[in-house]
Amino acid sequence: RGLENGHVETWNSHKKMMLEPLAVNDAEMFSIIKKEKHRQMYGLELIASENFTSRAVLEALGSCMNNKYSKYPGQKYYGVTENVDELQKLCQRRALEAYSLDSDKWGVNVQPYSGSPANFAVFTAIVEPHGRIMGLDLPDGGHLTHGFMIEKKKISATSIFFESMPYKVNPETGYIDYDRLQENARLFHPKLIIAGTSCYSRNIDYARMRQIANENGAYLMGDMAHISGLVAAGVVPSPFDYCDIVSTTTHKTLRGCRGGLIFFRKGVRSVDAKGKETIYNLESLINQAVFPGLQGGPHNHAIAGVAVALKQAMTPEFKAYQKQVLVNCKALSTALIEHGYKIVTGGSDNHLILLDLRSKGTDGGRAEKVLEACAIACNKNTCPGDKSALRPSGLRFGSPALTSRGLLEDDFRKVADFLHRGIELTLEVQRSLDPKATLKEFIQALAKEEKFQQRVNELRAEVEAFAGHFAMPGHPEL
Ligand code: DSN
Repeated sequence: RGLENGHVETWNSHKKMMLEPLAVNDAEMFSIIKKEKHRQMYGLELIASENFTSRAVLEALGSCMNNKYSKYPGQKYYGVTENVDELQKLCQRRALEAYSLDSDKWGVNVQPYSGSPANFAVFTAIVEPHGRIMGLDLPDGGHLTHGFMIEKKKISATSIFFESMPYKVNPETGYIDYDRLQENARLFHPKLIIAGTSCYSRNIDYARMRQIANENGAYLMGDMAHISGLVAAGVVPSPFDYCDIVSTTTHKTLRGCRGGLIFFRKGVRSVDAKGKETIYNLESLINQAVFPGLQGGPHNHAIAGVAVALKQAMTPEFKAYQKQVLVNCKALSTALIEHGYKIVTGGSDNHLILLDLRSKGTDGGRAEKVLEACAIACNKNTCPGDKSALRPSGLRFGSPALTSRGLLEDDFRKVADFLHRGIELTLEVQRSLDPKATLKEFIQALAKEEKFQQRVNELRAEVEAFAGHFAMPGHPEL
């Protein structure tokens, strides 16, 4: 049967619609994307968890792999999965190779939609409901999914469905307090300890955490989301040397598209005094937890993008990039210290620093707003010892994104000058207000007072001119 009279025209225009480029098909969306492209191009991106992925990754992400459902390779519920199966297996192989893992000892699930689902899948796989988990507290630099809760409320699903007890950093030094973690673990007997951070500028002592996990018969999971690119390049210590499980996102320092990976050990877990071996059963538990436990069909287009990023992560160019990420972060940190700022822990071993604004008499929220107005993106963050998470004292800065654009040490020193000017302006706005003025009143003063707007406009123009010089990875238009 053909089309009914009158529908032919609609049908033809439907065919046309399906082939139109975005700019023609959805001008409204195209214009939002163009605005964001412009913001990324002419701004300074210092959010430590962000990066600019490559054109090849974006092409794989925007490919026909978006259209295909599948399960795990070899599971033939949906027909004709040979290409997506090949894609998933390639991604798995590359993930193991990128971290130099022996496939007899490690496996990997490449299907998690991102880091949070990856972590939750691990918890549901190996910890029973209300089982015990210890992770670094969010205000101390941990991640939400590591069990965050506050006095009156369980915030993260991890703290709702499991019992979570945080460990902390030493408020004086900013370093993880391993002694206290050990003491508390002896009382709490966790089933799982998480070695991972969202805002911590120092290397983790995985050996110490392994020892604490062993004392309690606990699994040790490394959440290397922030540092997975640095680990792949071998420029920071690897969680794989000590952990049973390692989870990660794929879009931070690893510089792929958004996605998640879970690596798990295979083979012998332990041998008792009588020589009896215990074998890991993580593979089936974790695979089952990801699908069908928590997710439906994998995002095969994202897995394709991740596979491309993993290939790039094995190149000498990627290693050079990650070395530069570290050098640039140190240059930024040193320049800010020279400007009179305090950096939590006094510096950084990795891609990020946490600026403590308490000695300057301001806080992260106010400074973040001024910097944002000046085209500098970063985020407010609690500092160790902060009394309230509602008024975080710090700013977190990361070097990965701007290093992807080709900035070197001198450029990061210039970035430090811009930051300093933005923070000086923050202090001036604050001085013009009652000391008890709220953040809302601060933002209003910044926007209303002509003298402040003029300073914002000047700084913004300089920042945009500076940022516009650097190349932008990715698709030339989108
Ligand atoms: N980990 C968060 C961040 O560091 O921004 C994202 O989940």
